[in-house]
Amino acid sequence: MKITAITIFPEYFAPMKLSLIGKAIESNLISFKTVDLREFTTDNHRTVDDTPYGGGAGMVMKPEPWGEAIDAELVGGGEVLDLIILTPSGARFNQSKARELAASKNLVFACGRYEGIDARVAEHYKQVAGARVHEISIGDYVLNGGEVAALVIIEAITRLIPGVIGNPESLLEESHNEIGEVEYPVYTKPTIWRGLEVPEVLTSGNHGEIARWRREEGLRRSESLRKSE
Ligand code: JCE
Repeated sequence: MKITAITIFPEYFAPMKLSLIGKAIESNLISFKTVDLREFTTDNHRTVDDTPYGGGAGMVMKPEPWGEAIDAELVGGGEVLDLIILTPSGARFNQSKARELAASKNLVFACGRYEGIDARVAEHYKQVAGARVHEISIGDYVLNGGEVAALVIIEAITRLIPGVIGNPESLLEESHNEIGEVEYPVYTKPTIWRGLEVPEVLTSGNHGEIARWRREEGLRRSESLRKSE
């Protein structure tokens, strides 16, 4: 899987060197690069924004640099390009979207800033053969730009690629649980910590009882979480 992030702040992606994703890049399971949007401007000031038509506060990202930067990723790729445009008004990201995108060979993240990217960029690439456009939000809050949202999505996607996480058994367990069902609480040694004990069933050695307890505890938690939404 090839991953590209187009941004005016490539430094936001420094954490991609770390931990499991960093190792997956080193072992060529995935590739990652940033593209500096300003390299695709043509004026001396390297302008990426302008005032919004219709008025209002803030600035909007100009379409031309985005078009040039994304086109450069379309050529030579060969594979269909999944273009992910981060926006607070996109479809909510979830585990099923992560699974869909984990099957892609070529992911490009368009990370906007200011009040977002001129809407014609999404409109244009929806009509381009060889591109699939995904307008995605990671939740109902407003960030300063798309970079942090892209990092969240990249982490959720890459851990589904075989070989990226150390223990594929935990992936299997997650897929059994899947949506809504929050996982059971976990414990390790010592058995008593600050007066708090590990639930006795977990030290019983009865694997049937343990599985039942975990199932029930997971359900109980997801129900009480849903009530607090
Ligand atoms: C972004 C901004 C719109 C005002 C590019 C925010 C995604 N789940 C999400 N929350 N926020 C975002 C996000 C993604 C990309 C951009 N902004 C800031 N957007 C209105 C401010 C700019």
